[in-house]
Amino acid sequence: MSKKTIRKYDGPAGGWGALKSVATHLLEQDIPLRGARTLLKANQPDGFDCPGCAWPDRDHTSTFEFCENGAKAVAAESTRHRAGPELFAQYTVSQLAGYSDYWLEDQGRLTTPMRYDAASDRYLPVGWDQAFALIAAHLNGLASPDEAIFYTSGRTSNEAAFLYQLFVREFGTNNFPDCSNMCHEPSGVALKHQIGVGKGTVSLHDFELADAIFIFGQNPGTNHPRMLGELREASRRGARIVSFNPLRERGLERFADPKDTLQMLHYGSTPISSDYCQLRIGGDLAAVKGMIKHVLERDAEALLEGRASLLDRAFIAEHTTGFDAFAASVAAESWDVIVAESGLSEAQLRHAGDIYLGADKVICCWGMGITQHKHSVATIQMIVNLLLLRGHLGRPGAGACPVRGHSNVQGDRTMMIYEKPPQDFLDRLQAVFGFEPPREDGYDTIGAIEAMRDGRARTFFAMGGNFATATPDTDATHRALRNCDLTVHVTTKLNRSHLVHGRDALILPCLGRTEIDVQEAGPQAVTVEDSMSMVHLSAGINPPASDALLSEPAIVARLAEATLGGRSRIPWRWLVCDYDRIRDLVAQVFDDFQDFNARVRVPGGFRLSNTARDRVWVNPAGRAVFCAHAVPTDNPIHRARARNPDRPVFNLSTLRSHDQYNTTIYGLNDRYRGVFGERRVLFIHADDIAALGMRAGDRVDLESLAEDGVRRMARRFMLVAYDIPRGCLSAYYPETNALVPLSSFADEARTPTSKSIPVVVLPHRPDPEADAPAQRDIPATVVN
Ligand SMILES: Nc1nc2c(c(=O)[nH]1)N[C@H]1C(S)=C(S)[C@@H](COP(=O)(O)OP(=O)(O)OC[C@H]3O[C@@H](n4cnc5c(=O)[nH]c(N)nc54)[C@H](O)[C@@H]3O)O[C@H]1N2
Ligand SMILES: Nc1nc2c(c(=O)[nH]1)N[C@H]1C(S)=C(S)[C@@H](COP(=O)(O)OP(=O)(O)OC[C@H]3O[C@@H](n4cnc5c(=O)[nH]c(N)nc54)[C@H](O)[C@@H]3O)O[C@H]1N2
Ligand SMILES: [Mo]
Repeated sequence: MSKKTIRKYDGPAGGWGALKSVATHLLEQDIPLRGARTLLKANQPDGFDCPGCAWPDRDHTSTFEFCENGAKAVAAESTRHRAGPELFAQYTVSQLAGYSDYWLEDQGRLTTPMRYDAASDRYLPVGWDQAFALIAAHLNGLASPDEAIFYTSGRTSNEAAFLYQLFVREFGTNNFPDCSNMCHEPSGVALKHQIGVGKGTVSLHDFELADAIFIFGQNPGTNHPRMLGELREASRRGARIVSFNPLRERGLERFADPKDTLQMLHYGSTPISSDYCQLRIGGDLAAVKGMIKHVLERDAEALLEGRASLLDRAFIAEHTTGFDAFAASVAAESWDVIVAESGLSEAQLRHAGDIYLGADKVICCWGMGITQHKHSVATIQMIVNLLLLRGHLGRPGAGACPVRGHSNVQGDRTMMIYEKPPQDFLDRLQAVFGFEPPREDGYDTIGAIEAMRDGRARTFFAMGGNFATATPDTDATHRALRNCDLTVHVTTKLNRSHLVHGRDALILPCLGRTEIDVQEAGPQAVTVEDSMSMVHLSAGINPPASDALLSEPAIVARLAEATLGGRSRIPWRWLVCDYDRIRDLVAQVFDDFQDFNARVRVPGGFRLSNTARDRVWVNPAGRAVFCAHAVPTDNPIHRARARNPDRPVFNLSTLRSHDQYNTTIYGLNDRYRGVFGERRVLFIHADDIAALGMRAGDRVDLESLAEDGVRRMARRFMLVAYDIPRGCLSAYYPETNALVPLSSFADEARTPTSKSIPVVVLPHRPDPEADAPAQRDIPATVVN
């Protein structure tokens, strides 16, 4: 455990620090040798897909791409530590709940199915058959299938996801909240309306050709380290890389590739961003609209002077709709509003607009800094408007690139882990399987929490993830989960969701992706889809963490059998003997997966079709749509400031540290941001600290200014003076999730607004009850 220190980090992203960090993490998991061998099989044709992020890898073949955080994800799964029945015998559930998220996962891999025993407040071992029988009894006892909720996190393979949705729909509900609801849902909603497909349009090859890459609200040095390899090459060949981020993220500034021996020996590094726009939180729509305003003004000048238009007029005429109304709305937006809301100067935005105009091929990337706001759908559409102006869709080297999170979150959606399934898909299910699927939309993540809270849902089943901790409004979510008759978690490691449970509760341990999955026909591979629509195989290489583990597909099949019995005509057990059989069914349901088994065995896999990439527009408009959106000036943050004229109201953005994978905390350091041994930090401008009459290092409490009258607090954060715009704050997720009201979500997409929470900063007042949980493993050390 490291000492608590805050010190500026001057090195590049990657470099020796990354190698050292990997070595440390392997040692911490007691796996120096096996772990290293396992790492070499990540993203190899005969290996497993890295359980880290969804960034694609070059052709998914041959070269080993070093990735520090991928290595940590692999090490975390291949750990030698075990959380077996002895652990649960030693601690009651209430005692376990007193430990931090870090400590819980650090206990290691779960080995045995466990059932909650209320009399002793302990989890006790249970047989698989009894576990499935218990779930079946609960499900079959519900007044309606719609009282059951089935969550999915994005590591679940295509095969498991396909069987899971099939079982749940045959059981009779579309209640499929998933992590995507909290993540890239707005990208799907925005793009589907605007260009007809809810996915990105670029491939890795396009990154080799682009002249300008704009990166909005993403921290690839930590969350998609392999993306830095592409950016480094782009930067070296002179492409302009423009980053929009309230924080100066090291990975967007400089990168040393650990694979580059020469660079490593000379402690060299490559600059990444040519331009860095440190905008205000939530200011992206204004910033992009400013760039567009500049582009349209320059175009008007060109036309006036008798020069050729700077826009791709042919593309606009042939492929788009709504241009005139859109151009009028841009002209009507004042620079004053654009500058005030973006926090960038007119000159900065005009400069960024000139970079756009100077490039023949443009890619726009975005991440959670864009999607987790009230106006996220509109912001994404503004980014796509920018691309449309010069026809940067459907041609090489250009396009839209939402950078997904979980390694198979995109594939899970393709397999229809979706609470709003289209009717033609349901028709197909009915035709292939002969049952009448439910036709009503189901609950998304927020809807599921509300339903459990209000007693409209009684059982909660999670295929992976950490629902209790990843969701907003922690108190409300915990109450909702405790209100259930049954909570079930299919999982690899212990986490808080298992301790915030219903009256009955089960923990079902499953194989991880790094492990060999043997079924009747022999060792099995699964498939996943990356952020750029490439589908490929993944096969584990390690022996399972315990003999008792089942694979996710096997768990679904046995649950389906136990629940549906003779009611189902689907041969569940037969299907999981050989996953080729599952893939054959996938091919029958989705046209894009024709010849699935053959095509996925070609090294590197295959790319799913993308109509927008071919300039075919399958949205209702039949064309790409220019979407006019005013710069928002009446969001919750504006209203909170208006209601509180006499005290400073800040906009808080919650983000990931370098040593975490979502709710899985690997360690307490955030190397590139200079934070060591502590997670309860609040990044704030030095002048804001002074204006509060406080000092760096002081402890503060945060109170969110919600509009529903509920008081939400997060306590004991340490002030860290940081290069961040005034009025903006950043702190880590999930420590801050309690501050996000359930009722605060993205328009149209209902993604919680985790990147813009209006808060006030108060001196810390110790509160024994609120401060107690989850601090026990952190030793008290010096702060300097
Ligand atoms: N190692 C590691 N890898 C991961 C994950 C992990 O936790 N750890 N999580 C995975 C998942 S599920 C996901 S979704 C992705 C997440 O990857 P990212 O999208 O990079 O997620 P975050 O760390 O939440 O923050 C994104 C960035 O947005 C910036 N930001 C905050 N607010 C704004 C804003 O209003 N505007 C702009 N322009 N920027 C803003 C923050 O400063 C930060 O740099 O990573 C995936 N990969
Ligand atoms: N405030 C705030 N909240 C956020 C975000 C934010 O930026 N700010 N980000 C949101 C985003 S983008 C996302 S995607 C969600 C993430 O939400 P989730 O996907 O629900 O959370 P994770 O932390 O990724 O889940 C980790 C758990 O997954 C289990 N697990 C790991 N591997 C496997 C496996 O192979 N199989 C199974 N069955 N289980 C496995 C382990 O038990 C581990 O504890 O959180 C969201 N919440
Ligand atoms: Mo995510």
